[in-house]
Amino acid sequence: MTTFDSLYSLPGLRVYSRIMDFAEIREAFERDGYYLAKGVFSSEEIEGLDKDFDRIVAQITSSGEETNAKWGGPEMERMGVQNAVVTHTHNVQKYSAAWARAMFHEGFLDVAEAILGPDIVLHHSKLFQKPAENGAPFPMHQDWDHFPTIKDTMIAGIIHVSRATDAMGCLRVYPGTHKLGRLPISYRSQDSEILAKYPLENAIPVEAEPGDVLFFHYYTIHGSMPNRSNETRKTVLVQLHAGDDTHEEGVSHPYERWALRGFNHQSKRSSVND
Ligand SMILES: O=C(O)CCC(=O)C(=O)O
Repeated sequence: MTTFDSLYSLPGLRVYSRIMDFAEIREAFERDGYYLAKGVFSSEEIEGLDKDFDRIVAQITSSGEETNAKWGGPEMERMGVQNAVVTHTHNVQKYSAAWARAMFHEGFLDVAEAILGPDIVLHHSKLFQKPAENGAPFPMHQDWDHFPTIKDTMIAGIIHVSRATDAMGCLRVYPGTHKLGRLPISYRSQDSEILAKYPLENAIPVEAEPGDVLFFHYYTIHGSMPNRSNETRKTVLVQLHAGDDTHEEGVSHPYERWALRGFNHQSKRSSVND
């Protein structure tokens, strides 16, 4: 695990002691398919991001649009959580300048660079608020089929705004399952081989504190339990890929293509107009 000691910070500038060992992070990620980076965002940074997180939630819930992104299907029925809630929007950087800056956070990108190399592209971000007592779970799944890329470099980094304990429905993973590659997408019916072989109950809970970032590959089998605690779980998941990768033809998922570090080698005059 990496820790970041903030040596000093000036407005707009934070200098980290580089306790971080790129090789150690890459090795752990390649072995396990996930990596929990501790204390990437400072408590002052999280305080500001938390305020804007709440503003985003207030704005989307008062818009009259559907904001509950809970899944349906037999697995949700089995857990008895058909009426659970997870508030969601894509692309927090389009609401808040503080969140837009968070995408370029040095410590965050340092860990991403250890995994992806020097060129890092933002695919999209997504906010999840799992309310206390009735927060929706996510059945076990891989992410690749939502936005398959040519080189399969896609990873997620979950920025923890609140803490996330297992009782609050933190992420659960099966370490090493990124090595399985692309499994059939039958999990969408939620009655699949993945669910039978990799039950949510037996997955490893990855508990985290505010400011921690949990990185995982889009092949890593993951999910999360309901939030039955009395605390709200708040996260922003940032989907990133390497600068020489791009998603496959015909994928319709929101795609920001922002060059967060280095260069986007795949951008074209036409594609940046998406
Ligand atoms: O945040 C969570 O609990 C799970 C999210 C997830 O599985 C996903 O977005 O693919």
